[in-house]
Amino acid sequence: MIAIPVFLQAIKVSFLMSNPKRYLVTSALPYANGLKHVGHLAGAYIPADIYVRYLRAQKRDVVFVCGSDEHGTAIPIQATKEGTTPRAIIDKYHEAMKQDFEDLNMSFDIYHRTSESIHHETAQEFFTYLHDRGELETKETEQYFDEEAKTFLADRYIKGTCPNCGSDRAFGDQCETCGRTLSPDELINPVSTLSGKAPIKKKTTHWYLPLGKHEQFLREWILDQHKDDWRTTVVGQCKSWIEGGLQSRAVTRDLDWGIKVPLKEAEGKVLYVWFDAPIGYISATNQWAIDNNKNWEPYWYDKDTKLVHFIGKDNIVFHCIIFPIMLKLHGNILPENVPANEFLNLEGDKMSTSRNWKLDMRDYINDFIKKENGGGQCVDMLRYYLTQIAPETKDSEFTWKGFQDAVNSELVSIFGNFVNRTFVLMHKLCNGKVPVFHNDKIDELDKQLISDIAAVKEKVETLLEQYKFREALFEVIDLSRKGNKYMQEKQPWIVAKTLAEKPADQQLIDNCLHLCLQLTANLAILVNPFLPNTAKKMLYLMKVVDKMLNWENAGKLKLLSPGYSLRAPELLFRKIEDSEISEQIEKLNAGLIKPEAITKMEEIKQPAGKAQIVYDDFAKLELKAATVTACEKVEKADKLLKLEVDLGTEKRTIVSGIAQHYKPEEMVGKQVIVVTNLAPRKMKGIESQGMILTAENSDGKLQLLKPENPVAPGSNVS
Ligand code: B3M
Ligand code: ZN
Repeated sequence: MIAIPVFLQAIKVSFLMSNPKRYLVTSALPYANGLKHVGHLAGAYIPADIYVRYLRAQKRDVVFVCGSDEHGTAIPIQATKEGTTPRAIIDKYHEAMKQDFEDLNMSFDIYHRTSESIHHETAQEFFTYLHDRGELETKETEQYFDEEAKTFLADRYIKGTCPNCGSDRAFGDQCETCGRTLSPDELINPVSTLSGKAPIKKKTTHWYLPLGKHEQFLREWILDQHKDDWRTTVVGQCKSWIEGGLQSRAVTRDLDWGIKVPLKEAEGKVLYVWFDAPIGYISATNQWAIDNNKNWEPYWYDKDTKLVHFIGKDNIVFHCIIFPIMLKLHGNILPENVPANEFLNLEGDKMSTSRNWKLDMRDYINDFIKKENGGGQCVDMLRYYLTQIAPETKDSEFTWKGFQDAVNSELVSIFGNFVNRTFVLMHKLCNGKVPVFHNDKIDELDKQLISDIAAVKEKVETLLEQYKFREALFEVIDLSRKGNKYMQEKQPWIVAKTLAEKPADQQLIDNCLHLCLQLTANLAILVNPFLPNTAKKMLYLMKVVDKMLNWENAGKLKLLSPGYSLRAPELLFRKIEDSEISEQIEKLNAGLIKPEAITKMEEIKQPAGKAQIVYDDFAKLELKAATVTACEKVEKADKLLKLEVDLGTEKRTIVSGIAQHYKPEEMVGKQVIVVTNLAPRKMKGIESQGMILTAENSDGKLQLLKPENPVAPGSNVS
């Protein structure tokens, strides 16, 4: 791929929506049915918070809304699990999540809840508006009904046998064993989870939003207008929804928990949770305006508002297809971007609430933040790592070792170290005051650092405007790396040793520390959106006020005045000890619930990657090490190589799609890993008697998997 020069990227961004009058930024409303984990935090909350802090530092008009999603079947299901009422569940988890977000310094302007009456009214008004204009269809269908509980059954309330894998623990919406999405009608021998009895079919009427009617609009708006500025993963998902044929979606449900459908003929029905939840962004804005004596309407009606939704990838269809159709019909503005993140895995496996393979925000808060005075350092350490591994373009992985490395070898050793050295040396060599810069003594290294400082502001801006948070953060850390290098080359402590003979050299020391201090001030401004507590601590050390963090100050070199005395050095970050890491890993493993032990009522989750398998599935594979004895290209197939491999007791022919990555002559003598019990398959007329394992780089390059040191051909791989 050819890199677009940064200045051209800037032109592209400014062309899209350069200077909106105001911003409305939203983070997905988490279900109030349980604590949320760091995967959620990395997906929909930290990036939004960074973006908002950046906009605020630019003095933009921005409102950042979030709140608890308190409807849908997830709530009564959790209530049944905990033996309490839905109301008690939402109260409990709303408070808990709100507290977690506060402890993690999320800077929402409002953290609202969808159980508030202002939200019920807003959602009902929305429904009525669409209904009265004939934008909804009604349809009568037959749905499962529990005669004993006298209620229609939501998909999750029906269990049965999976038509795909035969598991008898499948739900009406999904089989957790094989991962297949299901509809209740596909289940074999369905039973109600409420009564344990077989449900009957009963007629019911619902209101539908006909998505198909809006296909042209979606094509133009997403596939033409936003194909370049939205993430490819987001456009890709939208495209497959649009091309897969847009079905009408029911926006009402037979359920007794939720917002009543505001129609006489809809007795006992509520709005579908995914109809009301996104409207929660609007009612939250409204409540914020009431609380702050502001007008909410421009934020949802004025075209000069830039609306940005931060979400995880499982929410894309709702935020890019369904809600925008609703907004368009209702006369509101549309989102300018929906920077959805992929998933964050944990220590080699997908995060899962049902298997308890997760790191809850609350656990990190208790184990790190609460144990530290003030807690700000540990908040920033997590924000740093989660931004550094943010799953912006593909799934990524949280590992405790990775966390430790990020903190110890980047935050502590690069950023923290630079600031600390600057303060230590300034006290030692410049009397604890900002030294003067002697222009006549400027040298090439100074000039280079000055231009590096000036360049970073624009780089970070461009990246943030494109929602590339990990790269933006990298630029900030990289600037501190340059500061370390500069100091290492200047070595003011060496210069200081010969001051007695060459007193004029004090000017060289002054220049070095003057620039390092101005760089420190710049780093505070640049790091502030990402690590707000660190920025605050730096302000404290420099004895300057918050105003210095105004984004327009970035790139400037006169942020600290000569002669001004600064505080004694204090470390910005502490190291993470090995023992802390091993404790966390032990805790994680000890808490893991084996899939066999999971019985009922699991959470609704789209699996990340392929469906989970049990060990027995894996054990069906026979894997062996082999040595390649001969290799040639397959005629008329530019991707295929034909290999002869030695498996110790036998030789086999294998056809492999690696011709664009390895030359035939390179292959001879190499060890490879072969799947030996795969059914033989003919390719270009040659029977392939196995498969060779490779790993794919991010750029699509394949590499052979092989033992670290050669082993005897035929050795088992497990
Ligand atoms: N509560 C789903 C989720 O937490 C849903 C998001 C609503 S955003 C309007 O993944
Ligand atoms: Zn299944």
